[in-house]
Amino acid sequence: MKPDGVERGLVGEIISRLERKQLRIVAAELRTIDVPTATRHYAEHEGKPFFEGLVSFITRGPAMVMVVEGPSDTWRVVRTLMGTTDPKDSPPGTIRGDLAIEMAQNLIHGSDSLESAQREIAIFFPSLV
Ligand code: 3AN
Repeated sequence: MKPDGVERGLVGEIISRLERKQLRIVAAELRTIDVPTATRHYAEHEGKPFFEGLVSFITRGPAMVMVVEGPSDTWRVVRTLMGTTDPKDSPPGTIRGDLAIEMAQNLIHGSDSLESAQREIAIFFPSLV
């Protein structure tokens, strides 16, 4: 959950949506992400026009960093709950569709493949790997 979600007091709301779907939290920490970690995490976007804004946004205050577990394809389940990157296109019923309006403040990040999940868990919770 990105800093905008924490600032807006939506931690409970968003965790509740994940739990209602029957996903299980296996690690969670309220943590201010530092710039080197954010740069590593968003390496695929380095050089894009929005990269600097993205890094300063994600590091501006505490994020709720979490690993969730489900029976299978959990990254896909979470992506479906999240909705699309641009909240304007995200359907009602999704986290971004219901609760966000701006692309640059879209509340939540979710790994987009099994490989991304493995890479990102290693960045944020190395002791779990
Ligand atoms: P998602 O978070 O849906 O996986 P990504 O990985 O393509 O989307 O982008 C990472 C983050 O970068 C997004 N959550 C969004 O905050 C930001 N972002 C992506 N594309 C743009 C863009 N064209 N303009 C501004 N911010 C963007």
